[in-house]
Amino acid sequence: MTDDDDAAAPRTILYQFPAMLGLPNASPPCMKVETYLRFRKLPYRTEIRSTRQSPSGQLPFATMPDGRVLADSERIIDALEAEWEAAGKGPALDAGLSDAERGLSTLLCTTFERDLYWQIVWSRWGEDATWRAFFGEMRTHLPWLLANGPVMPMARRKVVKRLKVEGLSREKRAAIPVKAQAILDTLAQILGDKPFFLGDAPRRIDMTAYAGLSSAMDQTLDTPLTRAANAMPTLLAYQRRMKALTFGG
Ligand SMILES: N[C@@H](CCC(=O)N[C@@H](CS)C(=O)NCC(=O)O)C(=O)O
Repeated sequence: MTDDDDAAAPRTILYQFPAMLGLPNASPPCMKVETYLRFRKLPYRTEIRSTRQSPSGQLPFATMPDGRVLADSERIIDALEAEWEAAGKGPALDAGLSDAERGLSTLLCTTFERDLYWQIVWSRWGEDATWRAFFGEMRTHLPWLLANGPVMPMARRKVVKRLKVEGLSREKRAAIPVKAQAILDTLAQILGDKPFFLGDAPRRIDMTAYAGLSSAMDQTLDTPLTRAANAMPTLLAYQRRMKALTFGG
C-alpha cells in the first residue's frame, strides 16, 4: 500500500467500511476516494469506522494531511486536489477541460452517484436472495449483537424505503433491470472507444466511474446487475484498465 512509501510524509487517513465482497471497499464513495489516493500515489492509510463516528453520519470521512477532518468524498478530493496544485505537483485532474467536457462530467457524476448507485444498492439490499448472501458476508464484520439482533433487518427496511423513493421497489421490480441496462448502455456509448470517459487521460470523473463500476461489476455477489455489466465489453475493458492503474491486477 502507498502506506509506507515515505513514513515521514503527512498522510491522509481514510475512514471507511471494512473491505467486503472482494472489493477494497463495497461503498462507491469510499472507493472513489481510495481510487483517487492511489491514482495520485499519495500516502494514506485506511481505518474502519462506523457511520456514527462520521461528522456527516455517512462514510467516508478523512483526516487530511493538515489535520482537518472532512466528510464527503467530493470535499475530500477537492481538498487533496487543492493541496496537489498548491504544492506544485502538477495540474489539477480536470485542468484544461472545455465547458462541454465539464458539463458532461457533471452529468456522468449524477449517473454514477445516483442512477447506478441506487441500482447497486438494490442489487444488494432489495432482492431477498442477494440480501441473504450480502448480509451473510456483512455479519462476519459485525459484533455479535448487531449480527444477530433486530438492527440489520431494521436497517434493511430503512434502505428498502429509500430505494422506493428512488423508484426501485418490489412493485416495480420488472422495470429495474430495464433501467439498469439503459444506464449501462448510456455509459458504454459515452465511453465509446476512448480509454477514459473524457478522452485519453484519466480525469476526476474516472475516479467516480471506476468506484461505481467496480461495485457493479467486480463484486463477488452474483446479481443481475453484475451479470448485465460484465456482459458489456466496453465497460469491462474500462473497469480492468482503471483497476490496473490504481489497485493493480
Ligand atoms: N455524498 C457522500 C455520500 C456518502 C454515502 O452515501 N455513504 C453511504 C455509504 S455508500 C453511507 O454512509 N450510508 C449510511 C447512511 O446514510 O446512513 C459522499 O460522496 O461521500
